[in-house]
Amino acid sequence: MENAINNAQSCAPERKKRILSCIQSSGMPTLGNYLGALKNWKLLSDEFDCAFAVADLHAITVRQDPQKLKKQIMEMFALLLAIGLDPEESIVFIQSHVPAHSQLAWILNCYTQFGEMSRMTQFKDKSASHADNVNVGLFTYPVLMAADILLYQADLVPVGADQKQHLEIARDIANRFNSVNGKTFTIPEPYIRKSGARIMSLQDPTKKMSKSDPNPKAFISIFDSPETIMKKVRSAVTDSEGGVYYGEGKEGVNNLMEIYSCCTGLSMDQITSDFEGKGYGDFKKAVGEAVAEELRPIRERYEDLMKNQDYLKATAAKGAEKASRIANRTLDKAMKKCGFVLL
Ligand code: ATP
Ligand code: LTN
Repeated sequence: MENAINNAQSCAPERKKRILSCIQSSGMPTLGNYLGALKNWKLLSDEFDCAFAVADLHAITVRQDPQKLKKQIMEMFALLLAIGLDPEESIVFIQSHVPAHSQLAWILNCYTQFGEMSRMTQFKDKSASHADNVNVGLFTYPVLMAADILLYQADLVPVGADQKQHLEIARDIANRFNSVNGKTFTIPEPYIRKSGARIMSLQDPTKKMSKSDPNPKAFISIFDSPETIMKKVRSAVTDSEGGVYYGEGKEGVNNLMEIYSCCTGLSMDQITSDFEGKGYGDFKKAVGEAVAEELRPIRERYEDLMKNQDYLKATAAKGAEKASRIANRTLDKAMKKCGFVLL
């Protein structure tokens, strides 16, 4: 009998690692969001057991216009499908459709220290830039993010470098809960890709490219037309030295090389040798064309999907159902460990 079990175990396929990530539904994503996060999601979805969500609950930590928010949530959901995520293969859903996220977040709030939240750099930055509305949701934002991750027992969490601190807190919270109550949550690892991890502003390459930048020339939106993309790349800040190579003091060129490399798959050395003896004009033209070509199929699929709102809603409902099955199982386990009475 024991042998049979051992055999069955050794023949059982190894469980695929589980990945979870979310993107906020605030504003149109940039080329930075795409190359730093979304493009990677598509690649990961071919290899891992994945769940991806639109983090709409996180979006209201800063004041939102309800009509605009509603539109942006569906736009972001459509975008997740447009980048090629397959809702049959992966779980693609909207965070607020799965109440377990808010429920677990409350429990985890009680396993999080005030001091550790106060140290979060995103809280410090956002409370400075939204000084008129420093709400408690903004403060406990990382706890909701921890709930997102821990509910799915995620092994790996692909995030941009700016989210690493939040992921560390999610690990700390999980470890604390597990040590008090016994093993309940998988401890997640960050999954930060080297290339494309940080795309910088086209106007100030020492700052990250951000969709909330007041200067639209600083970022490329995923839905910019090829003409707009060419124009924005043409006006990107470089330097007066003229050579296409990666180096110190060449942040503008480094950033364009990074973008070009992400879109074409060429290495930095290959790019340098391809553009040897050529000026920034030629290089920028090539970068603009590569970006426009990279984004074209996504824009086309997105436009088709947005014409079919019924399909989007039905797909979101199926995603929420699949997500809830996993999330509720973890929530029940955590509640039981805390001593709540489950019916
Ligand atoms: P904002 O800049 O408006 O505060 P954001 O552009 O950072 O927001 P998020 O929704 O917070 O958008 O980020 C979504 C994902 O995209 C995250 O994983 C984040 O790390 C990644 N990301 C955001 N900006 C960049 C960038 N410039 N380069 C690479 N990745 C990025
Ligand atoms: N805070 C993240 C978005 C986010 C997230 C998550 C990322 C919300 N929940 C869970 C990974 C896992 C951001 O601003 N990029």
